Amino acid sequence: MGRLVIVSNRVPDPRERNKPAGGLAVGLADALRGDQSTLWFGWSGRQMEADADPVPSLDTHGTVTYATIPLTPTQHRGYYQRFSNAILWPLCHYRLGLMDYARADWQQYLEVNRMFARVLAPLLKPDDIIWVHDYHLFPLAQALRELGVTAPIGFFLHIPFPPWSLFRALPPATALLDDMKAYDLIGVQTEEDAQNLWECLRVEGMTDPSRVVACPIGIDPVSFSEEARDAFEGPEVRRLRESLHDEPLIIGVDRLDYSKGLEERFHGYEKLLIRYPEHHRHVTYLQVAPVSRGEVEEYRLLRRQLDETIGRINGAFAAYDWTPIRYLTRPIARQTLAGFYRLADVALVTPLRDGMNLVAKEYVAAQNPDNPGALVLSHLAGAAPELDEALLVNPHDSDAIADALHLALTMKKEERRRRWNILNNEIRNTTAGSWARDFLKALNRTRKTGTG
Ligand code: ADQ
Repeated sequence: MGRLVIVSNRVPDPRERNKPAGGLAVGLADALRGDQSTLWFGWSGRQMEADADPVPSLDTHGTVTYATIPLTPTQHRGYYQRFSNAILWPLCHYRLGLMDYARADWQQYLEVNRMFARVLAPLLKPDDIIWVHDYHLFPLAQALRELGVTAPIGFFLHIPFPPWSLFRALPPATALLDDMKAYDLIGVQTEEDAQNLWECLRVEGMTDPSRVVACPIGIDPVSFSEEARDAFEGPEVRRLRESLHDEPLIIGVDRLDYSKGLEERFHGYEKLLIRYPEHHRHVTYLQVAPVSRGEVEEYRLLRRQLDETIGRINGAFAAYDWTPIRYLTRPIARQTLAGFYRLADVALVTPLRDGMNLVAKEYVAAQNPDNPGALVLSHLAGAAPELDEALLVNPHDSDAIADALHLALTMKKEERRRRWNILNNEIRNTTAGSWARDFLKALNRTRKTGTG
């Protein structure tokens, strides 16, 4: 078996590897628990001025060697903050109005991808299989091919991919798609994303539709469920439970990102309090939303807006012995989070768009089979086609969120169990491990023929 080379924008720090707050790191960490020798290459998270290509730092833990490089402040801004997170991210989440394009950022993005290729190429060995992750690195395969790399190269996109009618609004859309043809296989989360991407690549002349596959990412449900059981007995869950006085808990867990629909979700909860006053002084909604991409203007604005909305709702509805919304903006240890999921009667997961959404799957895995909670899920999350026994809602419809919350809070145990059993089977069918195995098997089969 040859070596697996993973490339992602960010490689998590060794000391933080057991608690990453981001879907890609969580999915890959779960998928990498096998015995295959692996090189994981990417940005260290550090910035450093330099006038030549960086030398990678190598750090081996078990079967995985982490090779990381710093970025210069100029690269970090143009490639990461601007082109990846202020242009591609909104576009791929169908938020054209938030896309803030400048040609200089595109050039910096291409240049960093070429630099990644130049630094990675000498680390490669003849039998390697290369698996590149996410929108930061769309052009990487083409850059590697230009340096003579002939290894199989696969790509997985963790976020949604919009239809051609939207994607073509990106000024370098065709150049980007043209570069993507250098991948042997491209995986996306859902059938809808696969159709959208295939439509775009076909416009660019790709002829073989089997090179784009829907391959939904999962979690490690067995270990997550064990973590939840253990954490349930721990001091953090006990303190949270005691603070609730046997009253119901709704939980939301998201990176603080406009794609997660937090503002709309708070409006839905507010509607619950307006239209179903029987929940006053009983229900508590705990929203955990660690700050993410705080350097990007749109994220700073969002944070201010949410502070205001939560302050307003709490001000309007709180009683001297009851706070309707508890709001945390720092990450929580994964194990504690698992215990909180198990304690919560309802999970509220309502992104406006999401590649998959692992929180929904984690919530299902964490439940007590005898008395599981209910999942309220956006039908626009990539997880919705698999998790269609959740209470599916349109995240833009605050009344629909309120109705679903009321239904979830009043649902009989038998019905919760029926739905949970189906959801639990789903998340046990497609796991992080099976996702990685299935993708890599397909990549091994699909060597680029040079025709399609
Ligand atoms: P994300 O947008 O980061 O991922 P998600 O899939 O929900 O979204 O994953 C978040 C992960 O971070 C979860 O494992 C969650 O437990 C963890 N996390 C979130 N908040 C946390 C907190 N406060 N403390 C600790 N951990 C926290 C991207 C795409 C998704 C896609 C994933 C994986 O945007 O659509 O599902 O990649 O492909």
